[in-house]
Amino acid sequence: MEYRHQRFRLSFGRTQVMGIVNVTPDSFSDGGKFHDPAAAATHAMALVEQGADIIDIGGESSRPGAEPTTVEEELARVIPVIRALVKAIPDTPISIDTYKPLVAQAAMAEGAAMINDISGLRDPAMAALAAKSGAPAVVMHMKGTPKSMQNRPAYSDVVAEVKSFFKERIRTLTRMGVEKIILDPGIGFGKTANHNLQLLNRLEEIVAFGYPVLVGLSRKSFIGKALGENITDRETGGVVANAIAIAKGARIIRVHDAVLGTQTALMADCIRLGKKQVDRRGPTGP
Ligand code: HH2
Repeated sequence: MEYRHQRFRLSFGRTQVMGIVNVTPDSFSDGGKFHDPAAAATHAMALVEQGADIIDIGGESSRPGAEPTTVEEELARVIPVIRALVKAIPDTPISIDTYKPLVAQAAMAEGAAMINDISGLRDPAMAALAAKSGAPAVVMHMKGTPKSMQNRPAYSDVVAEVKSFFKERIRTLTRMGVEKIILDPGIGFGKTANHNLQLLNRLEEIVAFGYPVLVGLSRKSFIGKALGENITDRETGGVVANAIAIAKGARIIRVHDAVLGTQTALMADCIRLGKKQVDRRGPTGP
C-alpha cells in the first residue's frame, strides 16, 4: 500500500520513520531544546540525515496537564521552521502536528504535506481541509484533552473503545472525502500503562481496518513503569516496543531518536519480510 501526495510517496511496504521536532518550551522529553526556529530546523535536518522519512513539527505540547496554545503563538513557532525545512529538505514530507485547522491550513500553505491531529480530525473544518488538500491525515484516539486526560482514565475494554472510535471516524471521514487515513491508537492519551500495553498487545485488531497504523510511544511513561521505578533511559524499552508494533503491523513509528528508529525499522522489516537489504532509501520523496 502507498499514499501519494504532491511529489511525495509514502510506501508502506517498509516501515516509515517519523522524526519528532517539538518547537515548544514544555514538551515532556525535549521541551525547550528546539524552541528556537533555527535550532528546530537544524535538528530536523539531522533527523533526516539519520534516516527519518517524515518530519513531524509540533508547536503545542500535548503532555498530560499541558495548557492549550493560542493559534497565533503556535503559528509563530511552527511556520518559520516549516519555511526553512521546505527549502532545506525538499524530498522529505513535513507533517504538521496540530488539532487546529487554522494552523494546519497555514502549515500546508507553506508546504507541509501531512496532517497529524491528536484529536482525530474531530473538528469538521480539519476534516474538510484534509479532504480538499488530499493530504495524508493521522487520526489519533484520545480520551479527553491533554489537560485532563490522565485523571483516572477508565475503559471497560480499551481496545474495543478505540476500535469503535475508529469505525465512526472512518465512516464520517470517508464520507467527507478524506481518503488517506492513518490510524493511531494514541499511546499515553487518556490511558494508563496497562491500557497502553493492551493496545500494543492487540494492535493487529487496529491494523485489521486496512489502513496504515502509526504508533507514537517514544520515551512515554508506560515504558518507565514497565521497566521499574528508577528507570530514566526509556530508549531500549522504546526500541523493543516499536519492533513488536512493527511485527504486529504498524507501518509508521514516531520517534525522537532517528538513529534508533531507523535501525529498529530496518531490523524489524528484515525479519518481517524474511530478507536482508530492505531499501531504506526507497521513495518517500520525488
Ligand atoms: N504523541 C505526542 C504528540 N503527538 N501524535 C501522534 N500521532 N501520536 C502520538 O503518539 C503523539 C503525537 C506526544 O509526544 P511528544 O511530541 O514527544 O511530546 P509533547 O506532546 O509534550 O510535545
